[in-house]
Amino acid sequence: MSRPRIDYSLYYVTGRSLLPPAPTSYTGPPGDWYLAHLEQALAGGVTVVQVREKDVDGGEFYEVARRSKEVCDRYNVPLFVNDRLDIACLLKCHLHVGQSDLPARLARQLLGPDALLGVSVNTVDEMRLVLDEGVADYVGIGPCFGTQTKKNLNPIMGPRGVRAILEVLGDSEVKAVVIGGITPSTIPNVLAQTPAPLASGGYRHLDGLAVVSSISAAHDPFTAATELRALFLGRKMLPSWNLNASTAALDEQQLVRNAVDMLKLLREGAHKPLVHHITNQVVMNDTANLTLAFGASPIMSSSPDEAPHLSTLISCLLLNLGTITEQQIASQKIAGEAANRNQKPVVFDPVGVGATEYRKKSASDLLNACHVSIIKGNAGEVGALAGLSEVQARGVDSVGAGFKDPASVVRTLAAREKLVVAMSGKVDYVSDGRDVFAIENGSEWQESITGSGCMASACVPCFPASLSLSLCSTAVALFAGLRHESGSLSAAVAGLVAINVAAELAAERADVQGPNTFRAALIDECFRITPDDLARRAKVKKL
Ligand code: 3NM
Ligand code: MG
Repeated sequence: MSRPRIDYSLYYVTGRSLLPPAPTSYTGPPGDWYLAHLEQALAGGVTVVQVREKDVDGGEFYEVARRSKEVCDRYNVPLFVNDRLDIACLLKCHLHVGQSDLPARLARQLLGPDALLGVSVNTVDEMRLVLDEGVADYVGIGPCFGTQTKKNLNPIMGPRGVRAILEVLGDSEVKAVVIGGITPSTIPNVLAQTPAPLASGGYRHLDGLAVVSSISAAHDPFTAATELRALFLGRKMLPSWNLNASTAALDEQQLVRNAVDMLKLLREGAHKPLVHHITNQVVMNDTANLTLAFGASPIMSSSPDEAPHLSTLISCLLLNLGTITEQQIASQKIAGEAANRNQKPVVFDPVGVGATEYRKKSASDLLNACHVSIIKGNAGEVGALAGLSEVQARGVDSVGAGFKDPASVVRTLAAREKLVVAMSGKVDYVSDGRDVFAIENGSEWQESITGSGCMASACVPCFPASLSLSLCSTAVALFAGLRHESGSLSAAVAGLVAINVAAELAAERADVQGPNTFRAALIDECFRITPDDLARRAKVKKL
């Protein structure tokens, strides 16, 4: 095979209809503005070009492709044409086919041996077929997000749908780019969520990003291309890019010390995190009080209009799926996206996600819209997200004895989602996808009140990962809201240890005589608990 190896990192699919008007500084022939715009994009860092012309005849398509190729040749950038095998053959360039175009295996028969062939895929079955046929050099996976650019768009798959396709692609030589709604604001989430765990260990990553409007509609295509490419290349700073690298592993003593140190800072008032809750109506009052009791500040706001501004002010965002409504989910998506943009960690409590299809879809939509740093749920909720039926949910409660192997459940889900999973129960399990810690604190009284799981989730952002920001490199800090590293693990363990030790202290009080006095005592103990209490009582074990 003499086909070239090319750099797929920034794949520009042209869209002449989206071009902005030529600026006054442009003095060339009006018809050539497209080429001048393309040239700036190439100078900015585009590594592959595909000429896509949906509403033109063969003659015009040929002319546009021929002239585009002259420009690309000067930059030594490979050119693909969309769909038109004849034009690809005439120009001796590469070909991209969609699912409704000529079948790839037929196109391959006429394409020269040096030509590359790309195929669009929207489903895992299409991906399997491409692998079986063995004629494609790369796949374009999409649409990842909604886009105005393409008519007859296939179902939107979200970064997690892209991941499912990458999982099928596995460690095949076939390259993969993602398309559909790829913009500077969606890229961090795409890069954080798409890596797919491989059976052999390790992750399958994207080889590039494909865009139409992010470049073609740009007034300054040079800067647009530079920024897009830098974001893709910057992925290597995302810890999720290389989850197998042995970054600072934390042992149980260190995690307890971190919890104690964080509580000290809260108690001294040296650190007063502002936590934005978009939560359910059952627990709102308790979780707001509990946040205050720990020395953090809650802001309870469900307005989508307020969320973007809030995200610049907060330390952490807490999203809770309980008593969910359409409006609530819409607000959570907007707030989550804004938190990602502003590099603020997001904690997600998927309350009752196993109970109904509606909640499952809402959780999936939310996880596609933004990258979450920590998921905190009970066994039923974690099981539903992991796609397991071993533990059932009844309404928002999980029932039965729990998982036979809870450690592998949380580890697998954390590795797949590339975040920290904290599963609460009699024993809590926390994993970053590599290590698993068990927390054996707590009181039976917690089961007697509503919202004790939500209260545990609310403790986590009182110990936000941002606290450890000063300890990690700027490169990692850059992706604070997205990063997958010890900060999230520390926060999750600290929050769960704190609420569970507070519950033990509350349960020991003589004035606790029933659920309601326990609930009051629990909030009081969150207020009274000292770093020393944590240090003495924490029962954290690495499994
Ligand atoms: N193909 P933008 S989505 C050309 O899903 C194309 O196969 C898609 O445009 C697919 O970058 C798409 O402006 C349009 O969102 C992408
Ligand atoms: Mg096509």
